[in-house]
Amino acid sequence: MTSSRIERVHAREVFDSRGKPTVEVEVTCAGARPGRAMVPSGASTGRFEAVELRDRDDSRLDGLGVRRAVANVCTEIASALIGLDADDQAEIDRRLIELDGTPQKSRLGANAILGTSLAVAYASAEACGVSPVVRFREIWSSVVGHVSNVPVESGHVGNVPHELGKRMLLPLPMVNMISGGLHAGRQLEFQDFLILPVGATSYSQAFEWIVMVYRRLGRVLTERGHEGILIGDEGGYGPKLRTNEEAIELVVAAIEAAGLKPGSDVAIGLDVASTHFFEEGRYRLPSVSSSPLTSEQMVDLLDRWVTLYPIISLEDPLAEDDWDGWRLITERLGSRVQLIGDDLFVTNVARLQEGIERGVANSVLIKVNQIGTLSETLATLKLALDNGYWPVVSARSGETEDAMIADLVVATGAGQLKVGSVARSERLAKYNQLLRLEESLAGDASYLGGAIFRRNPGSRFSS
Ligand code: 2PG
Ligand code: MG
Repeated sequence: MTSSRIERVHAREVFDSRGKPTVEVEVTCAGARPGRAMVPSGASTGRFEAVELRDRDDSRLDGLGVRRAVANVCTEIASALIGLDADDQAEIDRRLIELDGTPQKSRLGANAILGTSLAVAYASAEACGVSPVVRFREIWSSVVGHVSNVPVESGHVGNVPHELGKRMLLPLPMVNMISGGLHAGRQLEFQDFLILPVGATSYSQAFEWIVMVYRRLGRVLTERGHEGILIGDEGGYGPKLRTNEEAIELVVAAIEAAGLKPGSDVAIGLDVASTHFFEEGRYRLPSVSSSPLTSEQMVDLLDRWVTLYPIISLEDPLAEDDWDGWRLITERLGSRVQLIGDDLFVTNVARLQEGIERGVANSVLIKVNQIGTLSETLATLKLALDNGYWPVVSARSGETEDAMIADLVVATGAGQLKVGSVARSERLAKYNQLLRLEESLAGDASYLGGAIFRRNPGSRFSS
């Protein structure tokens, strides 16, 4: 007979999309098949993220092994969890946090803790005989109280941001076309040049548009003598370009070459990832200016580009410590574009709360391994929605074939997903899972797409 009582907790070292070791955890409930989760890993990490435990044993895999984290799962964590109820995600996560006992999960390792937390959710799904998306839906309902099962029609929504989190939604994908920064050998200063197919009316149409823009971009790059085939960590092209603006112009050209309208069909997003070129209070952008920029000059620059190009979303435009710069950009651009805090908020309730109080940003990136448990991730997501911030569920640059975030973003109705590009199967694992969910959930999940940005009349968001 199956029950949700945890009988076995096991882990092993496996490898991620950059060939770096990572943790895989299996949790098994009585009489059921194991639930399994793999842990992703960032390259452009924020200083306030939960801590990945690595072996630091230089004699093996450059010290990157995760055998200590694996051992922590198989010993301490297993002893603490065996016998508990896998259906009680909040209690499991509370125990994990308590067992670790450090603010950034550095003792047992956020990788050990997150792998376990997610594997418990999968184990509970197995024990209950439901799919992961249904199980995530139940967990999300217990976090936010009652959630509706009635899908919405995108033509009949009032204040769209208020619809987020209430129903299952296929997400608007935000997809990397060109990579720079730490994901592509610093060929460009900015990290991601992304597209958002805001005019598409279904997830599958959105995805087809993205694929066509990606294919056309490869062609445009090659025609102009750039590397139209070499790709970065997330599958975006990694050409050597002179400036960030050139990358934006190439993406606009590719949107047009795909027969789509820049702005109304497909808008542009940038992950500036500015923390990684912020030094001594200034932004080092040699392709823009020989002397490093002040926060105000950085905001001026981005303001100009938002005016010149069909940009609808800016992630980490200012650094993780530059609260004053963030405040300024929010005042200047907060009603015109989505301003996402990634390194700034690190999926952490306390940091997001501080941002809300200081009136900075209007959106938060949601990455499970920045915080380390499913329950804490959902708490940050809820705080964002309660305060009118757009959540964007995101993968990491180091990923695996684990497609968990596809189920998570649909179940929570968060509205947007950022996974990287449409090449490399660790990315496609998520996009393809969304195609399956679109089909299997048919009448139960809606697609709002770009309509989620309709908030401020008269602004770019109202179009
Ligand atoms: C980011 C992510 C994903 P990383 O900065 O948003 O693109 O990168 O996982 O390296 O932090
Ligand atoms: Mg980022």
